[in-house]
Amino acid sequence: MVQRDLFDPPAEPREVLRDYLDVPGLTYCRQFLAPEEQCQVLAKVDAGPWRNDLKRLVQHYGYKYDYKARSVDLSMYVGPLPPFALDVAQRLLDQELVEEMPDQLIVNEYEPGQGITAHIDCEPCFKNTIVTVSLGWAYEMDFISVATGEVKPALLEQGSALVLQGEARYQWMHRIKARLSDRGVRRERRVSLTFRNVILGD
Ligand SMILES: O=C(O)CCC(=O)C(=O)O
Repeated sequence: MVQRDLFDPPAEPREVLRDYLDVPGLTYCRQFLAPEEQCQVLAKVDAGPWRNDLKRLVQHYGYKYDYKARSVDLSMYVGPLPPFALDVAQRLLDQELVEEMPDQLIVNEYEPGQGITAHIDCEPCFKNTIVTVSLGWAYEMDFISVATGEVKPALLEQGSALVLQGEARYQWMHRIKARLSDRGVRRERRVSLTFRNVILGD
């Protein structure tokens, strides 16, 4: 299911908001994927192999990521990104939201009540740019300053892309609270595509 008509349409398609929420390095792009494109990508994702080794379902492409060891290396290579992911990644590149083609993707599925704990993506594992594309439903993501504990909530609309670089990547944690609704709206299923570039040692 794809959430529609819940929020006002943006003034312009593909509006790109830099230093979003006054967090340097945080970029929010609305309507990165149209509803029909989201449905097509979701169908491809759902035909893929879901892993159930976390509380939520995930799929790993490019390189597997070891959550416990917080590590990734050449032995974890599982092949090139699948065509649906390359299409989305190519659009990120075309729209200059990333500087190089991502080589790793983690797909996360959130059912109502599920979230992700506050974290900073593994610094030695992944390069500066991390992008999450939201499919299906709008969920709130909190950004938490490591220095001050300040919390800034961002509603990630369905079809949006959120880019974390620099301060947003390294000095703010992000989390999605495990709850049933956001801003008074009951959650439905959300699927996110998080693209990264792996740092491989010598
Ligand atoms: O679901 C998201 O948008 C974020 C996922 C995330 O933070 C992660 O996989 O580390």
